[in-house]
Formats: sequence, structure tokens, C-alpha cells
Amino acid sequence: MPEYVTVERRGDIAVITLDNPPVNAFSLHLREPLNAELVKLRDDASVAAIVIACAGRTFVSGADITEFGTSRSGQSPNLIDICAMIETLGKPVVAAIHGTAFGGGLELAMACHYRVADPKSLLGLPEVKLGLLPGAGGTVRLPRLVPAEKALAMITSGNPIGAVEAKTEGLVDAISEGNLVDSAVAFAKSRIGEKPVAVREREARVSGGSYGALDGLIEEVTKKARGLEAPVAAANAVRNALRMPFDAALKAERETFLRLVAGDQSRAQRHIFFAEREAQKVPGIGKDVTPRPIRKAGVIGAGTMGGGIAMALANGGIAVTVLEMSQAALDKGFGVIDKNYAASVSRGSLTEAKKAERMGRLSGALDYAALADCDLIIEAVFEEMSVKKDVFGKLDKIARPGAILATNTSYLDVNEIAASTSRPQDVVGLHFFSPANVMKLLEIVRGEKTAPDVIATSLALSRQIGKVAVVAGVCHGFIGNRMLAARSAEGEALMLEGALPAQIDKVFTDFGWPMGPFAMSDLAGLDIGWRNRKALGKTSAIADAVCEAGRYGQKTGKGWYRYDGRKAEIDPEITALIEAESKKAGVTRRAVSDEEITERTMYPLVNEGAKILEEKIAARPSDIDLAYINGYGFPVGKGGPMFWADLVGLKKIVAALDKWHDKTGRDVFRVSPLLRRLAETGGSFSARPA
Ligand code: 3H9
Repeated sequence: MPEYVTVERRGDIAVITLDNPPVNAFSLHLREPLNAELVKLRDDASVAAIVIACAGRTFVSGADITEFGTSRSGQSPNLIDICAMIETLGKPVVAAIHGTAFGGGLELAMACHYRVADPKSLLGLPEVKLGLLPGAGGTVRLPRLVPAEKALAMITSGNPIGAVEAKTEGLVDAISEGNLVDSAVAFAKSRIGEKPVAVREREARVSGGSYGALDGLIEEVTKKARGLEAPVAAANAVRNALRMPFDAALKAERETFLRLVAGDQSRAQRHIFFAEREAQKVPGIGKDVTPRPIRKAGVIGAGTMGGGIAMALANGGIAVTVLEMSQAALDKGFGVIDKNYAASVSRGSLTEAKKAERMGRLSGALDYAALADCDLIIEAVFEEMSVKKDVFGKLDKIARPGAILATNTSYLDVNEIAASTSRPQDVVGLHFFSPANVMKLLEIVRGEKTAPDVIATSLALSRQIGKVAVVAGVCHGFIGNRMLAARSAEGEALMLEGALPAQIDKVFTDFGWPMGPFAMSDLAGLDIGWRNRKALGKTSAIADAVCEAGRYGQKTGKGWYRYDGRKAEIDPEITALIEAESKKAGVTRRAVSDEEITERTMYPLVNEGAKILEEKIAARPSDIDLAYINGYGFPVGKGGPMFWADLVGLKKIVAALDKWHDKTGRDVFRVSPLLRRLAETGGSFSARPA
């Protein structure tokens, strides 16, 4: 039996060490022995003070998320019981914090009378990222240690603060020097004989004593939450902490926690938490596969994509050489990069010094020879096979042996690109999403011959540069864009039959997408798709007519909408244009319901996801969910398309797809055998969490 809790005596101080690898989650098997030890130490007159520390890489990082939805969650002794026991123990209890004191971990630490922290430790309440609020006193104790505005910011964002800031704010009593446990023991010793004051006995407070500012902040949080319940609930809980007696606020917090933990949004967000970790486990890439070191990278192209990729790499500490065809193109690209960083500085999210450091990692070049010593080269040139092959031919000649050659293609066949080199094992797709320095998703496209350590390196790179990686196989559009094509396929038909762009967009924003497809196209520019259609000999009656009218989107002030600055307005000209196209096609327009729009756009997205799983383009449904949340703006509270499909019910989706297939005969509605089988057998895409 592993020893989850051990006690060591240092004179009259007892040091409790919790040891529940890997992150010291506060599981029942840890709570039970901890509770028992606390009782013993409370009753032992030879113990004057207690230190609670953790073994391994971190302090308690939260409740055990895998327990949520099971009978173990909340089972006595639960975290609330343990916190109450610590507060009333009658002797000083000191938390010795290293690593991450997150969620229930910080709640445990706040129930202690004092906190001593390692200078590198982080303290936070990230529950909101799991669709929850702190459920063991976090919202009532934090505003008793730090000003309520600070508590509100920490709890509603879920973002942690460092130990030094925590000390300034009042969350931490001392920063350790040298050994953490020794420091905590010394601190405990210095408090022996004092009557320990529990945090619950302190007053919650706002800076300057005025509630007005806090109410304003709560309003802001509510506006920004865009349909997510947890941030709003968390903000209200902080307000309760100021306006209600401690126990009443604690009770209200607990009730809200229990409601949220049982709800779909939290289930969805917990699903995404595990999906992120799962996605790092790629079939055939074991822990024994060592990533190649990436010290220096090359990026070909200083346009929007290349510049963004270069920034993403520089942000992750990698030196980057950006290659362009002319000095003018390089100057333009670097000018944009500089402007982007400057915007971050003026927003306050980057310091001038950090900007200079990042810019210092970037250099420009006009000759391929400058990339000869790069460990990784990513091309972001024009999306055409012949252009890509030409670039890879050149790279094959100059890149050092073992360098990884990556394409940022969004659609093209990575195997064909790889075959144009003498080293297909070193070729991989690294599909970034625009703007590449901001968007979290990195689709790693694994070619037939891509070496396992190239995939391992790409995964390690994604972590280094703060991206969420999803590995995809080769097909047209990989995971994300292939599914997007299925989602968009019916747009034209819906308009021809009676829907208008604003109605379709509203269905999307009501669903939780940040933008509808038409507003999005206006932002991206309609001429790009038009040019592509022409090149492929394709037509799209309404979309082509919009472009023929010179309406290319926001950049021309008119597209699917007309623009007053960036504000979209419904344009009667577009309505007339669409109605004219219906007439031309001999279609009598009819009312199209919002439900029909959902069935004909969202359900094909799910269906294509199922086809992608059948073809093993994605290893698991949660990888698809991750891609859609991080690359396409799928609402996080719905957990991604495959998780959402389970919530809707696969039977219902299959029935609707069959209906539309019967009506239209179109391929996007042809139900994938996997989806049909799951629907018929009562199966689901997402096994976890409960
Ligand atoms: C909470 O506390 C509610 C309370 O307010 C109220 C209670 C009544 N539980 O991320 P990693 C697993 S809610 C279970 O790769 P890192 C993770 O799945 C909780 N498992 O490591 C992975 O498993 P595997 C509030 C957990 O070093 C392994 O540990 N706390 C938990 O990159 C390693 O994880 C949080 O939300 C958990 N709480 O990062 C903190 N945490 O190896 C969540 C991790 O099988 N955790 N696992 O894939 C984190 O943010 C990061 O894990 C952490 C370490 C920063 C701690």
C-alpha cells in the first residue's frame, strides 16, 4: 500500500507530508489518512504546531477531478470537513507550498493559519476553467486574505499568481529561503504560543471600502462570460463573501458548486481538460521516443502566416530566421511583427524588455543558405502543390541532416510533399491557425513516412510554444478544415431556399460560436474563396454574385453585410441579390427554421468527424473536440462537436441526417457507418467524464 500521508516529528512540530503522485490531487485515499492524522495530532499534547507539506513536484493541485460525478466525490472526510478541522485545531497549522497550489489545494492552504511558499510556486483557483467555482471555501476565504477585486480577478479568470505577488497581496505569509519545509518549520516555531487566527475570522474587504467598483467588475465578468455559467456564479460568490456571514456564504458556494459539477458545461470543460492531456499520447509514440532538440528554427515567408509562426516560436524562446524573396517583403513582415508586439505592450500584456527579447530572437534572410543550421524549418508559402514542392526541393538541398522540414499547408497532401524530398521521414505538417501567434491549436499532420521522433518533437514543440497539439493523418483539409467544409456545404442551399446570412449567423452565435460563417467570411475576405473556386472550375451562385458586385467583405466596406467601420449592418441589397438568385433557380422561398439550420450545418460537422474517426485521421473523438475548441471557436461549454453530439443524442442526429439525405441526396448527409452503429447500439463518442 503506498503511504499517501506520513508524519515526521521535528521536536514539538509535526510535519505532515502528502504524497499522491503525480500532482497530489486531493483524492479520498489521501483525505482519509490525512483526517486521521490530524485528529491524532490535535489530541497529542506534545505537538505544538503542524506543517502540511507535499512530496513530489507540487503542493496539492486541486480536488481529484476524476472523482467528480462518482460516489467518492465529496465523500466524508471531504475537503470542507478537513478545512474546518484545521481551522479549529487550536494549534498553528502552516502550509508549505511548492509547485502549484491550485483549486482545492489553495483552499486547503487557506484553511491553514499561515502559508509559507517556495518563491517559484504558483497559487490559483482554476475551477472556472473546469466550468466550476471553488467548492471548499475558496470564494469566501480568498477575499479575506486579498482585496476582493483581486480575489474576483483570480477566481473568475482562473489564472494563478506567483508566490512573490501572493506575498504582496497577503495570500502568503512568508517566502521560503533555502529548504521549504525547514522554512515552514521555523515559521511554525515562531508562532507557537500565539492563538492561531483562522482566515474565516477575518473580514472580507474591498480596496477603499467601496462596493461600487466590485459591482462594476462583476457586471464586466457577466458580459464576457458569453453563456458560460461558472464565471458569473464565481463572481456572485465573491459578492456573497462580502455581504453574507461566513457560513452562509460557504453554504451558498457549496450549493452552487454541486449544481455546476452536475451540469453539462462543467462536464464539457472537464472533458476538454482530459482531452488536452490525452492528445499528447499518440499511438506508436511511446515515452521512449526522444524528441530532437530545437534550438534554431527557420520560417519561409514573412506574410500573415509566416510572421505569426515566427512570433509563436520566438515567444517560446526559439531563435528564428525568417526567409523572404525580397528585402521589401522582409521589412514589411518585420514591421507587422513589431506592430503586433507593440500592441501587446500598449495593452499591458507584454513589457518593453520582453518585446525586445523576442524581437532579438528574430532575424531575416534572403538566401536559403541561411537556413542550413536550422533544426526545424516551417514553410508558409503560397498554398499550391507546385510551389510547396519547389520549396521542399530547395530545403532538401540545404537543410542539415536530421532537420525537421515542416509544411504549414491547410489542405495539401503531406505525403506528396514529403515524397518530393530525399528524406520523407523528416517531413511533417505543422498546421498553425491564423493569427498563429494567438490561436492555440497546432494540427500536427503525420505523413505515412514521418519518423516517430519527428512527431515527438512536434508535440514537445507545441508545449514549449504554448499550443494545444492534435495529431492528424493525411487527407484533404486534415481534421479541422475537412469538417469545416462539411459544416459550410449547405450555406448556399439554405440561402437559396429561404434563409438569409444574418439568420444563419445568429443561429451560430446563439449556439456559442464567436461569429457566424458569413460575418467570418466578411472578415477573412470573400475574394479568396472566389479565386479558389474559379481556379478549380467551381461555382457558387450566390457567393459568386456577391463578389461580382465588388463586395469582398470588411475590406471593401461591403460583403454579406455592409459596414459602418467594423459594425455589420443588414444590407437590403444582399437580401435582394439572394432573392433574385432563388428566382433564377426557380426556387420558391420559404421560412427556414433555426432548427433546420442547425441540422444542416452542425450535424454534418459531427458526421464528418465520425468519418474522420473511421478513417483513423484522428486517433480519438476528444482530439476532434480539442481541435474545434482551440482552432475554430467551438463553444468550450459544449465540449467540442463530438461531445456535444452525445449531449444532443446520436439517434436524433442520425434521424435528421437521414431525413436530409432522403430529401437532397447530398453526400454531407450520408451517415457515417460509425455514427450509425453508435446510435443504434446506444454508444457515445465520449466515455469520460461522468
Ligand atoms: C477543485 O479543486 C474543486 C475544489 O474547489 C472543490 C472540491 C470540493 N485531478 O497536467 P499534467 C492528472 S477542481 C485528477 O500533465 P503538468 C492529469 O490528468 C481542481 N487528475 O501535469 C495527468 O494525468 P495523465 C482544481 C489530475 O505538470 C497528470 O495528472 N485544480 C489533476 O503539466 C499530470 O497532469 C485544477 O484544475 C486533478 N486535479 O501540470 C488543476 N490534475 O498523466 C488541474 C492533473 O494520466 N491540473 N491531473 O494524463 C493542472 O492544472 C495541471 O495538471 C498542473 C500540473 C499544473 C497541476
